[in-house]
Amino acid sequence: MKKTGAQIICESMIAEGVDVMFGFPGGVLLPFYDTLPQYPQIRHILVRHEQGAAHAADGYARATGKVGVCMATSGPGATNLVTGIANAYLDSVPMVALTGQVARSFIGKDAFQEIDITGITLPITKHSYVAMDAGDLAGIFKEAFHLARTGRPGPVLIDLPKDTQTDQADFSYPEKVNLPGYKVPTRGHPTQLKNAARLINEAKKPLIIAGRGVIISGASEELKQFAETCQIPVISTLLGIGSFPEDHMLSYGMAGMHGTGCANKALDSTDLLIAVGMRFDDRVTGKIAGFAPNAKIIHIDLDPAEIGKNVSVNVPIVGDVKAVLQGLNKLIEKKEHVDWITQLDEWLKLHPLGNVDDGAGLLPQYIVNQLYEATRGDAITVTGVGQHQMWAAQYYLHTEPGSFITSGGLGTMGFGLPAAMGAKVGRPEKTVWCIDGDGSLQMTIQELATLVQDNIAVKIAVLNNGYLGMVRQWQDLFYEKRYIATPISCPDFVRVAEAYGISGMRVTRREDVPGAIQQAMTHDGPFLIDFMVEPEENVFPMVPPGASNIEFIEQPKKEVSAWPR
Ligand SMILES: Cc1ncc(C[n+]2csc(CCOP(=O)(O)OP(=O)(O)O)c2C)c(N)n1
Ligand SMILES: [Mg+2]
Repeated sequence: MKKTGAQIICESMIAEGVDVMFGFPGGVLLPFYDTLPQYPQIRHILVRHEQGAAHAADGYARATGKVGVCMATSGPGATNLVTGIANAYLDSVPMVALTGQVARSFIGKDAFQEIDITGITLPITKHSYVAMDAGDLAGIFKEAFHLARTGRPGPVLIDLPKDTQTDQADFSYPEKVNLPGYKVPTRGHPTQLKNAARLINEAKKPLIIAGRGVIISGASEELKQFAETCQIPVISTLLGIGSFPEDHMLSYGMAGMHGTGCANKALDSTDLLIAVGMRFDDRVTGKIAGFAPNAKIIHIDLDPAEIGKNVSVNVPIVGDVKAVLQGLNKLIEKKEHVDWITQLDEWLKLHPLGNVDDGAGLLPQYIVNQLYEATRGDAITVTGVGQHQMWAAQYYLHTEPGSFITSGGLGTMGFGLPAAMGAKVGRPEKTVWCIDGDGSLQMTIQELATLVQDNIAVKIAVLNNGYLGMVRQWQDLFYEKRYIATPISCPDFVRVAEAYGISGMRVTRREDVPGAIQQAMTHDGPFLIDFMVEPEENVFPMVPPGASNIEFIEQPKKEVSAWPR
């Protein structure tokens, strides 16, 4: 039976299990939007800026493990998606981005709102398509979703000329994809597994560093079994947070630039580093020459391009993390590593994170700690980018995969609110806290309107320090406190929230923090708390840029002034 291109788009999405999409319309998408009501299975959430749609699809995908879908019109709509697509690309998030395009006969004529979006996004998509024939749409959608979610996940873009949406074509949804050149490695080479197992069984001071690949692959149980069997301490990357329960006896926190002193000392001392689903980002390695200097390295990753890219390794294992760990779990021996673990426990005591409560000012660390106390970790936390992001990583113990959603590779300010929105839509039963900065929130604050129109009950904790805090911190430490372009004013966030129809409150005193958090959580609907935190608090430990991880600086002892600034 013949269907219009727009109908085929909707049918294809339904065949792929899409029940929600985040979008913003425009002229060339009118045929699609006009058709959408025929398919009530697809919930369309109207964002206020296309960047919000991409981040929401991203947050949705990270919270659910499903493919997130966003849509934007041609030209400015499509270019507004770019940051969100790049963000998903760098963090390996499965996403299908749909863009409207001018009618086929106008392509290449600099038509109104024509932009070469597949050209612009070429380096930040896993693949992209321009659907030049309605008859191709079903096959394109089948492939696009397959590419987005399989292998190393990532964003796939489909550009949809206006008249492809109105043309008619026969529709039947393909059962299989035919991509002979696209091979996803699975189990890992048996010889490499054996080599790895031998090193693991011989190691005296083994250490696991877990990355987002563990979460993507759904390998948390296998990782736990692996770590427990051999009694191997586990540290994580920023994006690996949640892959291994942070309240587990073998968990020693995040490594790298703002990692724990213990994790970074362990990296320095280990004789065997088992890197699982991570890519040796420079924020994790510090100076490469000083990275895990005493260790042999086993690197498990699905993407062969990651092997040896930043760090040379002794045993590369290209394969799906879950399958590889299942294989390794059959080859490893039970171990104790008592001395090594005792050593790590000592480092943990010697290098605690800074105090969360100095009894005087309103410390951002205290707020994050109180959010943890209030939720006992049973929530999804989503962040912007900056100091607040690092405090959220450090002071909240994440115990479930997908419970910490943050922009790692791209470090995108403005990610927090729309991503939290997507996470809450995907996991409505969960409490979702957006821990945001005053700068980051101002980049995508328009999405407060989306929360209201679509009744999305995100709770927002603004750690309001009056600064682009993380950049100010670098000016403080490395540019003799010349605070140029980092003091930032903001509107009265509580009144802004109210203007959008969202309840909120301001907190200036530490004793009001627990009550405010309770009020936000019991409130039916979205809620914003504007925490006026110590303006010049810094994130520690910190590995100075260019230094080795072992050269971390710890929190100096300091006098803290009380609010108001
Ligand atoms: C889109 C974007 N622009 C600029 C930066 C550079 N940058 C990194 S952190 C930061 C400051 C963030 O300020 P805020 O959101 O208030 O968080 P805080 O560090 O104060 O907690 C800036 C400007 C960025 N990461 N993303
Ligand atoms: Mg700030």
